[in-house]
Amino acid sequence: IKHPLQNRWSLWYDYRGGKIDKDNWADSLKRIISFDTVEDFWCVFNNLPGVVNLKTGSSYHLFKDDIEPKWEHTSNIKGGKWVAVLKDKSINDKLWLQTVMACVGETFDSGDEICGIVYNARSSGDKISVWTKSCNEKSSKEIGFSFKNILETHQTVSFFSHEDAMRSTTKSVRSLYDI
Ligand code: M7G
Repeated sequence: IKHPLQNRWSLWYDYRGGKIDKDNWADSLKRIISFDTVEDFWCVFNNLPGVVNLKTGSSYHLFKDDIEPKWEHTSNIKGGKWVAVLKDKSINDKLWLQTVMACVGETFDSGDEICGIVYNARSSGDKISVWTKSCNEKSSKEIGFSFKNILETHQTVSFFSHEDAMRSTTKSVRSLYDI
């Protein structure tokens, strides 16, 4: 018998070559695979190209199975994300795997508040984000501190609400919390 995970998870991928905006950004977003056991998790991640091999402009999204990785989804719409910009390419795969394992292994503080995690390969610097259900200060900060522990970093991580992102017409959205 296989060992069940607490939640079922889906992995999504998207690559955006050309111009993106709020209306067409989800066109290339695809759910690749779902899993809900430890064994199937390893099968997926052992066969998945590492994040260092991702093309610039592409992303992985690992979300609880019933949550689409979009601001507009009911579980995300009141929430936000913690973002860490990665500084040292040589450990990006390790940091992503640590974040993934904390997620599926449910070792994040306030893990019930987590919707999913995202890896963005970007020319401005790769990023890992943790998406939360709410912008509640207490639970959000617990997740933020956990995230910093997982990344083993002293670098600042910043929290942005999806509402601000949705409303914004520019790329620059002010963070709600920084830790
Ligand atoms: P990104 O890929 O999250 O970050 O968003 P990036 O700036 O590092 O590339 C890029 C752009 O894609 C945003 O400015 C939006 O125009 C669009 N976009 C991204 N997300 C996650 C969403 C979303 O959930 N909903 C909508 N409508 N647009 C989004």
